[in-house]
Amino acid sequence: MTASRGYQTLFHRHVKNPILTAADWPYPAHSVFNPGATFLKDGTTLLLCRVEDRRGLSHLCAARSVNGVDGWVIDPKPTLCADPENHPEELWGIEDPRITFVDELGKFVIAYTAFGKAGPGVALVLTQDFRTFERCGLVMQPDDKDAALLPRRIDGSFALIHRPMTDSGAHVWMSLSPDLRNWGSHKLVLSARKGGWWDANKVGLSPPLIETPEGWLMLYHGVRQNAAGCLYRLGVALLAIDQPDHCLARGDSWIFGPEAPYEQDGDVDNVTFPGGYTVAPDGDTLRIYYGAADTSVALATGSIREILAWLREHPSAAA
Ligand code: BMA
Repeated sequence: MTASRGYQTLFHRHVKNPILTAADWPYPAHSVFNPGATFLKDGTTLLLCRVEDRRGLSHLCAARSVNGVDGWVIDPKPTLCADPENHPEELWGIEDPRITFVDELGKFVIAYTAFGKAGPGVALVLTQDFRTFERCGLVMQPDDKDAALLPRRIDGSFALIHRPMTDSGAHVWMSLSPDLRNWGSHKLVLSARKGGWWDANKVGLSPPLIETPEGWLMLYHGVRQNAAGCLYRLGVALLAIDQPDHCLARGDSWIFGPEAPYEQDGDVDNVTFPGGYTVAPDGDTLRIYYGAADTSVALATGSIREILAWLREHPSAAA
């Protein structure tokens, strides 16, 4: 166990952070952040990055690396662009992809934020190779974001974790679908806490759920507003394997937050926003890829076993 300021450190920043910035891009880009991540069949790490241009609008671009740290080969052109003619809900761009490989389909399903006149909503797109794409269109109307599909059906249905904004706040929900297009059976999974809590103002799924022997590990971002703005930090909860809307445990404090200069200072200061992870062949070593200050892409490494152990030792007090 390593400690920082007396707290257990569950995620260790890579010394090469930030691992990708706009300066690495083969075409003009303002900022590169909030990537989805996955291993490809040959073990290559693929990051699908959100790239913001100098109009302020975002598209997605793939970067591939053999070791998941450096030597990134970045697509020479945007990989997936907004298609406002056919999808007006994407008028102002597409953002924050989360990637799930679904065995049943033999395809990756990418959940992303479609940003249009009505606000941000959740859209899905399918791909086998990150070169050609099959859009499902908008599946959750605005205002909704921070979505990822589960890798397999739950009780016969596809399951999507997402974060609608309602009058009662910004909480994490799960919805079910027989076909990825029609969604229902909406259930509340995890609420934003109130008052002084680090996750008092908003919560949202960060990377897709991580399957473990104890349940689905959910890394979620919690937002705390203060006089200076918002702080985006990462917390952890455990959801029941057969009933993921049932939260078995929730950590009390955040486990990762903006501390490095590239996380504290950027377009939006004080943001750590993971959208993707990979798990090493040992089944334990977890790499999270995250947006730092809405400006660059960074990497931190943790251990699933250690996170689960920490969760057992730090159950949440009353919210
Ligand atoms: C959230 C998301 C992210 C962004 C974060 C901080 O609402 O939309 O895209 O990184 O705000 O600005």
